[in-house]
Amino acid sequence: MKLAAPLLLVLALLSWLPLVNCAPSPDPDPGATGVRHSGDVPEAIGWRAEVVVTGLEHPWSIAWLPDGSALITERPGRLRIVREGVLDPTPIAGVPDVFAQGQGGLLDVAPHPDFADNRLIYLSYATGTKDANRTTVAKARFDGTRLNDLDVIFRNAETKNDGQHFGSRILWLADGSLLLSIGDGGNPPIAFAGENIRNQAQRLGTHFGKILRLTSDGQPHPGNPFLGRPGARPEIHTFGHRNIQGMALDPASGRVWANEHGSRGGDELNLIEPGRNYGWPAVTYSKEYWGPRISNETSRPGIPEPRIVWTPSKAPSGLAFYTGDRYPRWKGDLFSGALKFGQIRHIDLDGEQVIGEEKLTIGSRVRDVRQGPDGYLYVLTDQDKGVLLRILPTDG
Ligand SMILES: [Ca+2]
Repeated sequence: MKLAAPLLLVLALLSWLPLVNCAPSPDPDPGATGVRHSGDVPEAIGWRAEVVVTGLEHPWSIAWLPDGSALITERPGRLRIVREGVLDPTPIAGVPDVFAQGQGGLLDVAPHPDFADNRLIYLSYATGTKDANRTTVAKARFDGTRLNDLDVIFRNAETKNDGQHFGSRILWLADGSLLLSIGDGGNPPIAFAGENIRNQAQRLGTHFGKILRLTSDGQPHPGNPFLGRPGARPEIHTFGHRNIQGMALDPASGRVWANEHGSRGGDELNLIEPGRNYGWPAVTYSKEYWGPRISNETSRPGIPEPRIVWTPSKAPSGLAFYTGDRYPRWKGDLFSGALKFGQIRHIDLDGEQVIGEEKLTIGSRVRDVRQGPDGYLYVLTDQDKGVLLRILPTDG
């Protein structure tokens, strides 16, 4: 055939197009130096996933109690418990009512660090209505069957409409205080105070688009950076965030890591330092869902550079800092869930430097990834019939 050679050439060129489209950082970025842009990455080897529990409805978070049992939130508003690998068919009683629409519902669960003594469980969740809802945190005593003495310790001072961007990750720090992520309130045209609500991430007068640092009673931590500043919310730890869905502590160094969603591209991994502005939406690599850049600025002096920028967005969810011995090569590294591409990203760290990244393909939306008390990584998938997986090392 005369046309065979040109046709093959065209096919060969076409076969390169997906690779070109997947190339990281499609736009020139004169402002940033040394920012790690991540597209697709190689597959990790030496692991397999094992199903532990099935039949969870949109599970959002998992946390273990000192006796080895695991609490799992389901976004529609149920708290479940897994004992010795078996899911109790009866949900835990006494869970507060939640606003379960869109991204809202029952979200994080975080036992108090002294749970063995005080039996306190902390929950984050969305409350309110479609027209007026907010991120809320409550603590309650868990007697093994139900929650008692439920006490709301924090609610976003402002309400927003629609079901987007609640943030809601809780992270306990070594001093017994906790960090809480709050989303920016949502995408345009969702508005607040006469402008896009997402601009609130740059406004210290609201909780939107922040990490807060609270005492175990929900009060501003006495060391907070904006305490006493007129017009600033005293709970603020950092600002300029879009929607942080994962936070993790490196217990040896005290470093706090967070991953947050961009809009279209520009998802970020950040090293969190108190008082800092992380830029959103004034400084970002992200684009509007319909195409144009959100800001012309991708970096600015004084704004920490993301440690990773994920374009295309992987929609980062739960985040774990691995301290166990089950997979020696992964010790001291981060694991970031992804709602897109059905993956977990293994982020190879050397101290605070990201030195590599690979993927663990799970095949379903990953909502949370955590280290269990047995040193294995556990994974929740975000589905109608979600599952709890355990990651096992394999030979070779
Ligand atoms: Ca940023």
